[in-house]
Amino acid sequence: MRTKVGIIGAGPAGLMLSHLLHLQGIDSIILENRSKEEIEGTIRAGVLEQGTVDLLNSTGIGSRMMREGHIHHGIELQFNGRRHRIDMNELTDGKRIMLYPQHEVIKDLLEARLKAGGKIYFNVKDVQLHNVETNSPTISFIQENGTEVEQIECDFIAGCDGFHGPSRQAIPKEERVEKQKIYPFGWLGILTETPPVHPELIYVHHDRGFALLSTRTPKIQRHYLQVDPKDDIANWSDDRIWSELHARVDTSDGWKMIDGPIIQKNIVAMRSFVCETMQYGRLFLAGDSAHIVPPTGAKGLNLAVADIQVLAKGISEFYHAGNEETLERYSSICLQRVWKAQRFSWWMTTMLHRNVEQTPYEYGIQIAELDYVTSSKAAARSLAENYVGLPMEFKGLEFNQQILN
Ligand code: FAS
Ligand code: PHB
Repeated sequence: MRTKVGIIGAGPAGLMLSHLLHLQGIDSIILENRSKEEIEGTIRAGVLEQGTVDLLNSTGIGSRMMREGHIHHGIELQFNGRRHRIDMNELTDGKRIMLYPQHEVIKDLLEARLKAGGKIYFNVKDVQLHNVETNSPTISFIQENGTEVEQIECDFIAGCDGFHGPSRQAIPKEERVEKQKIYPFGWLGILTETPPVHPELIYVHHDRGFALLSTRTPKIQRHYLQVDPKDDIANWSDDRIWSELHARVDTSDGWKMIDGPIIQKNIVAMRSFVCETMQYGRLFLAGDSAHIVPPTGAKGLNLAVADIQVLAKGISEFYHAGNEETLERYSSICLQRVWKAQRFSWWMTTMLHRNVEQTPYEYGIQIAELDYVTSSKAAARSLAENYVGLPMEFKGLEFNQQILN
């Protein structure tokens, strides 16, 4: 098989890349080792930056998001049992965030790709990358229910296969520097059939550990508890989860959160990770295959989309103008934004989580940090501009597509 861009992974990065390339008339093939149903059912991100919302709308796949998503103008920071609102809309001259689940973005992207005749192979096995240092790299794989190894010849390979995928491993060890921080805590995430607890997200600092009250729909809420990442979810009965949430989030003025049926629960570990470099020959990494942020800053999905805007423009300039300048600078352009998002995500995580190794002095600093960011306009503006998404320093491709969905 032959294509221009071979894409490994049908997550937000891979699907968005295939969509933007399609709008530029550039052919691609996506290889995904899970089923369509599985990737459409993966509960992950919930917060979209203004820039991600604008890209979904300008490329014609944003109308369901605009119909079913929820625009939030601020967030709440809670500590010492009291809440403090950060008015992001006011502090960033009108920028907001959109609460729209990642798996719904995936559904919208998949629908657009398949409607446009996009080539996506689901449930493939044994994906391997070859000759990435040459101008004609290939990807080998075995089709669903197949036994025969098939080859895709392409000009570029986009490694959009997440942290555990094969793409990053295809960059020789001596050519990449991996920098990471593993946190001594994780998140227990739940989906509940309950009404919204508050019109905006509530980030809670508490002696017993962090908590986050988020939302999905008027009937389904998403909440998180800081837990030991090595703990087994079987140790967390629904009653224990609710009593721990009440202990951490109920406020001193008598506000109590609404509890009810829990329909999904899991524990995820937390790390910060950056791979320097994000390109090697004709292989380009994007999203979680190159960098991971703890979800406290709600940056993961949005960073993947930012990478893709740079890669799509670079590939478009290669085919339409024979200009390789953006592709040559791909890694340095992306890493500039990646490190700023790393800093913000690490800062939010460190400010809001209880760390067992923390000294009483460090705990004092944490409270002072929370007190400062909720009482200084300058500090609140810094949080707000990072949360809604820093301006893209890189000018991506222009789109003004008609509504597709
Ligand atoms: P993904 O991991 O999403 O996609 C990679 C794809 O590659 C997958 O479909 C996988 O099946 C496929 N793949 C893997 N190996 C393969 C192989 N060998 N062959 C073929 N295919 C292969 N981010 C936010 O911005 N906001 C949030 O609120 C937020 N909350 C989060 C909450 C949780 C609990 C978690 C875990 C993450 C959260 N994130 C959040 C981060 C998350 O959204 C990721 O950053 C995002 O999924 C990254 O997208 P991709 O890079 O496309 O990787
Ligand atoms: C979510 O809604 O899943 C969510 C929101 C904000 C975060 C992380 C996750 O920081």
